[in-house]
Amino acid sequence: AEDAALESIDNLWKSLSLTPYWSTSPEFQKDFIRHVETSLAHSALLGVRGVDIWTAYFATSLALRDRLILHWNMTQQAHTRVDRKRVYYLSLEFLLGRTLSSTLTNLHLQPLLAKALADLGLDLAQLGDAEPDAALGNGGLGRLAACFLDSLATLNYPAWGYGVRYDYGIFRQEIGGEGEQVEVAEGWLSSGYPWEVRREDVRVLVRFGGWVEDVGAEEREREEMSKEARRWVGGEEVWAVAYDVPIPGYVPTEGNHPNHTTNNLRLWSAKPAIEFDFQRFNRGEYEESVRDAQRAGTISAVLYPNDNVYVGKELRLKQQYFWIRASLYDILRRFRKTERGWGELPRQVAIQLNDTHPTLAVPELLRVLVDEEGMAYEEAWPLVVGVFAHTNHTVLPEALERWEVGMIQRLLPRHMELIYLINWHFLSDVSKKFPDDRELLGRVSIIEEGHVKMVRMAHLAVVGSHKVNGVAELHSDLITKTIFKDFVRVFGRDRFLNVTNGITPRRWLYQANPGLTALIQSKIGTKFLTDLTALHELGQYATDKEFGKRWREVKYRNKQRLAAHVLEVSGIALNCDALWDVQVKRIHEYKRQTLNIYGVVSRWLRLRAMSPAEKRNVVPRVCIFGGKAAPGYRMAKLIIKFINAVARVVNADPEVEGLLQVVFVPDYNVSKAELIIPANDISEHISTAGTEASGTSNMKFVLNGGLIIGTVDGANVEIVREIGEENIFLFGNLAEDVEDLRFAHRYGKVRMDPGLEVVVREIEKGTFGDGREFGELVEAVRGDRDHYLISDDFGAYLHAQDLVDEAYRDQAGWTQKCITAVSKMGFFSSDRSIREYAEKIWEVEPVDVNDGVDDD
Ligand code: IMP
Ligand code: B1N
Repeated sequence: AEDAALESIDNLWKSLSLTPYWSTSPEFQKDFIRHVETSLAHSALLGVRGVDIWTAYFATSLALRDRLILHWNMTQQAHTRVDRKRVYYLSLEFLLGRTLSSTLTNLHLQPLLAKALADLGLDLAQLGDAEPDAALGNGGLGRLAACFLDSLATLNYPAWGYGVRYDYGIFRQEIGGEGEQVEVAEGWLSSGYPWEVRREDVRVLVRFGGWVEDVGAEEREREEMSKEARRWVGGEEVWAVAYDVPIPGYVPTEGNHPNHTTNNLRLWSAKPAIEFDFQRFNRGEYEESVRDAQRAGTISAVLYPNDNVYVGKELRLKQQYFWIRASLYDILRRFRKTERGWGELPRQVAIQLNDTHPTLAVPELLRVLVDEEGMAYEEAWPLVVGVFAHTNHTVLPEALERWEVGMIQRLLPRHMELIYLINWHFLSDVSKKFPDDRELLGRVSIIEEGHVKMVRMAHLAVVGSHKVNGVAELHSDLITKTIFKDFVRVFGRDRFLNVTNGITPRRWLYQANPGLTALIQSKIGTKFLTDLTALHELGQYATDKEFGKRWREVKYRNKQRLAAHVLEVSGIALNCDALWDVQVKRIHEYKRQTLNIYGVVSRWLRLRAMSPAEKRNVVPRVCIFGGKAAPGYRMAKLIIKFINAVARVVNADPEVEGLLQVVFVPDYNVSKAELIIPANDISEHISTAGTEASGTSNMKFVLNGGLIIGTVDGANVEIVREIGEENIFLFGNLAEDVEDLRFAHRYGKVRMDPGLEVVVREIEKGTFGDGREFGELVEAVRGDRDHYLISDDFGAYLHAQDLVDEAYRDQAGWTQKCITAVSKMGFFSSDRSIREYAEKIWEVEPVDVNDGVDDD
């Protein structure tokens, strides 16, 4: 009788629960109005006049979130039910951008909502623009993590992302009166974030500091602890509280469809373990009583704004451990629920370490297994290595993480002991294998000896992982020959592999470029959104005149869209009939924005020297720059100032009017990228060969119908292989020559390129403002200071730019190149990357979330 009663209550519950989708406009409108009226407390009686854009955006998002959560609940239940291996992507950065538009894209709800809102007097596009970017990352590495989440869900992998819920993501960039970067804090959470769910019930205590104690013999026996077990106590504790962001996969059909994967991104926020000290509060020491509480919160307060440089700050180490402790605790809790033995851990759990930032996970898992689960080192270590895999994203020496031993000792005393233990076992194995090579031990050691001892995190990551991958073929090859060369000898070639980066076509084509998407769809349908290789069918239209005309019309409208934005923020009216040349990415010396801007100066000087007749023959250019500089990176900030200085002079020069424009678009971020990339004719990916691990915007630019001027670096190498040499403008020295060139510089054996000489003189003359200030920039291209080989590549760069102009003159020919290139970009979908990770590294399989659900 009791069972029957329970069953009828269950049925009541079920009948009251929401249905996952709206199929008609009024269904959505009701939800929307309900949120306006209740969640946001705006009376519906006031009608649309009572609703500002932001409220409308928020209510729409909440209505969508309700539905996402239903799918998410069902997905989690399905994953628990089938109980298969899960994959966890640990990344300190997730550059999500906006979520309203991507949710509508992935659920195919755009048409329904646009209409439903229009009927209520609201413009969906306008609502979408009210959303601030979730910019919890710096650049490529963070955006890659976001594209991977999209692909993991779309391909139905049981996957989780784990990150930090920074109160402040990357700063907002403004350009000051002197053309300089001004950093402004961006409180993306300050008005509330409708896409997250705070999980009061999911919290983990995280310890810092304290000391390590021996476990007494008696207790060791009683608790069945191994001889290595020790106990970490004391110090201070903070809570990690989970905030979950649902990640829906792309659903390829419109209207009502079966349940589909909605995965979870879990972000941790730091909260005080003791709200405040009542003793002090009672004594009237109010400020002191809340100080500790506030200090806890600083751990997750702000993202470090450095891209590709390491800064050894203690707070950053605290962030890393905070996030690692909470994530591993959560992952292991989920594993424990299955009641499997620890021996099965690597068969059920795959953890990807995105760069070295999460490497503390290696000693942390070992600590849990040895100190808490009573395992012996020999038993625990193979499980650790079986669980972890590591991705390397850079070979730049200044980006490699090395923490001071003393700092780790102070903050994480037990982990430091375990790192030494890991190193001891590792080095014993190495010396057994290579007994005669004493120097090898020093080179591969996890500890770097010296007057300040350091922990080499990349070494720890490689030793603690069963697979290590680079992010493009050239880069993966390079790491086995440089930073990991000795490890290839030690562990064998099989530990190392390549997985070339990719991008999600849902955001970077469908969402960013509706015009081009519609045009492609009109010929080949929509299959390319889930199988990007289907774009090859477009190849047959490369020479189709009518198609080419429509292709150019789409490009023109995309330029107009961006021109409107530039006019608004910079007051410059761009020439939409010109060739648009774009370099947007983090400002870094190795990315060589200087090569580009010196090229612009050279072009300007040549234009000024031309006769009117010669000028009539010139292909007009618009040069677009954008990107943030790390606040502490002086050279990068100077580059921004210089680009703006050149822009001011060139744009005001009547001699080149209509022929050359230069603009720096402030505050480059993901949503700006969605606006800028579709407008490109050509984009610049011109890093010194061997320095850019992959690049991912190069893929985005080509997919959006532009060509590349680039060096033989990163994924450019694979792009040319796919799309053909005739459809790309490659130039410059090769990675294998860089070392020799630098050597030659050092011994004064190179003269500055004569073309560059002219540019340098112009800068020193003060044409663009303070010649002394910018003199520091040109110093960096002189002799052995020219570490990035600007001078060596300058001539080849200008020549390649001439070829670009030449090719653009033939509009039909240019369009043909672009269409052909797009048709061959299938390889660069992040779906392909994720499948490779799943098959070669994680050994996980997709889960059909409808499996085992009866259709009653
Ligand atoms: P790449 O370095 O040119 O390959 O660009 C990497 C990707 O990171 C871009 O395509 C954008 O999606 C994203 N991104 C967002 N903001 C920034 C930024 O400030 N600098 C660089 N990349 C950014
Ligand atoms: O990762 C991207 C690649 O496409 C880029 O070529 C690469 O430069 C980028 C420390 C980094 N490498 N290393 C970083 C970021 C933040 C930080 O604190 C290093 N970012 C990259 C995706 O593979």
